[in-house]
Amino acid sequence: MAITLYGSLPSPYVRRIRILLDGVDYKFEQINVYEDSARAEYAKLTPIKKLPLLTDGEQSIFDSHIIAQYVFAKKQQAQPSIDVLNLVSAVDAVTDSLIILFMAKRSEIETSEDKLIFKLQLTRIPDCLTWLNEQAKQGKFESLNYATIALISLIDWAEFRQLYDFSDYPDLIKVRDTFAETEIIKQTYPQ
Ligand SMILES: N[C@@H](CCC(=O)N[C@@H](CS)C(=O)NCC(=O)O)C(=O)O
Repeated sequence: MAITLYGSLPSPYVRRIRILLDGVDYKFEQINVYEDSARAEYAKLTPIKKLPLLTDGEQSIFDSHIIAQYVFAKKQQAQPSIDVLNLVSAVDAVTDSLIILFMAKRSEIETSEDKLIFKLQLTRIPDCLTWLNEQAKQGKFESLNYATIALISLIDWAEFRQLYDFSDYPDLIKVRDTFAETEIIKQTYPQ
């Protein structure tokens, strides 16, 4: 087995790749990227030190989007359209903003709106979710494509970590619920 995916079980970016790798033979290597000694080891594999990382033989691939591109090519599937990638970018924006707020909380920093860095995240999240909810209403998440996988990974992770209540975005919840019983979605649920 030449392919190894480095990641963690809760990570929303790693989960996207685990779902895309469904049907591919690969080894999953768990990394605690926030633990000093594991991080030092991991630094030997990637200067970015973020999850996921995928290696295929001698080839290392650092970022989930480049990994996704690699997996689509490997499975001889079409690359996502620009419209799908725009949806993924909006999901990323929410995911990254929630990660910043989560890291601030873990660092015991108060995340109030009067600090510019937090104001930006706290406004970006509802703005993107409102737009994504509108896209869901228009049927943009009807198939389990890359954007739908990213959206499901975001919602399940944010709920698992108790970071966000999505009840103001019922069409997004509906997308997540539609695929909740799909085998690979169940198998990769955050833990
Ligand atoms: N743009 C990156 C984001 C990945 C990311 O933020 N991963 C988080 C875990 S969900 C991480 O590794 N954080 C560790 C760190 O920031 O050092 C991707 O798409 O792969």
